[in-house]
Amino acid sequence: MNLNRRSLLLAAIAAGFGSLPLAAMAAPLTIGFSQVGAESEWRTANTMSIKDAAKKARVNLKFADAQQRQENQIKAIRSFIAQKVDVIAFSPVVETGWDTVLREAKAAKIPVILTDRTVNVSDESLYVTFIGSDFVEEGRRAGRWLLEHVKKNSPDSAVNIVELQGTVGSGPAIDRKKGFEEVIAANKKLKIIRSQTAEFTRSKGKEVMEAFLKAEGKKINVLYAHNDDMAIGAIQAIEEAGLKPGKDIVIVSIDGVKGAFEAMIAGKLNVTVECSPLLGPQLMKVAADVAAGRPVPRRIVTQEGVFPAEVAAKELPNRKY
Ligand code: GZL
Repeated sequence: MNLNRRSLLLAAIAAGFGSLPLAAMAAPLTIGFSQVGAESEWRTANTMSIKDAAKKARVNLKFADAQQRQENQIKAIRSFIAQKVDVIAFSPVVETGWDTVLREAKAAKIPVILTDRTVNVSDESLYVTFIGSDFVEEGRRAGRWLLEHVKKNSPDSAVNIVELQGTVGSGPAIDRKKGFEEVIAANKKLKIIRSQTAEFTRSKGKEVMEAFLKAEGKKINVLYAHNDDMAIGAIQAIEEAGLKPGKDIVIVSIDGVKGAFEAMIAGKLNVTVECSPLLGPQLMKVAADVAAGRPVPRRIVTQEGVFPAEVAAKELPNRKY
């Protein structure tokens, strides 16, 4: 039910149907959520967090999986508008190409909340708030860990880095690259010799790492992966090439999923920078505030840490995703 019908309902109650208990009249909040896809362990945990939180909050959740395709997200948002949901929320697969459909949501007076990733739009009023990580800072944290590691272990050698990028045009891929490059520029011996997208998936991570190994072989000292799933796929390629992941090739990754902790305990991954997918509870609270017309912050940043291999065994039992 969208805000117009809800305000009419409340007006009807005020005008004469006040005898019915308000609670019985107030329909549950309906949220239309368009999810990127199911490409990684992180995404699976994010979807679970949103569905569980909706159930706990008694929200009527209309959930659409876009299989990582923007046109499917646009279709889903149009369908939510047609269904007159109270709030639209989504994790935009890429940053651009949203102005038209978000203008349609604005014309229908349906507020839009961004979770996980953000958009580049000409009119900032096209969404109410963005709940998600600071991806530039995640890239910086990965870079800082590597600077420290190199200072301790190979202060005077050249360091050749290969980079597995996330989805082309997505906020995390653009910003994790930016933050990492900004920090490693402090040491001129660190050089990114190959960089290519592996779309945040394990299978593509393995495939692209195979190509890197074929082209550069033992010249590769470090792999920087924009997410753990690509790093885990690359670990398989490194082992099949007869090299030791985590030793012959140092691996720096982002997300902090359980698979990364297991790889660190096995000595195959050196560090993962946390990126929390557990955005469900925050989304439900903010959506209720927005639907009730209460003010919400323009930007809600999730708090996260960095987990090197040394702490993996102790930390694994605490991991929630
Ligand atoms: C980050 C999220 C990214 C994860 C990947 O918030 O958008 O998408 O890092 C996921 O694992 O596929």
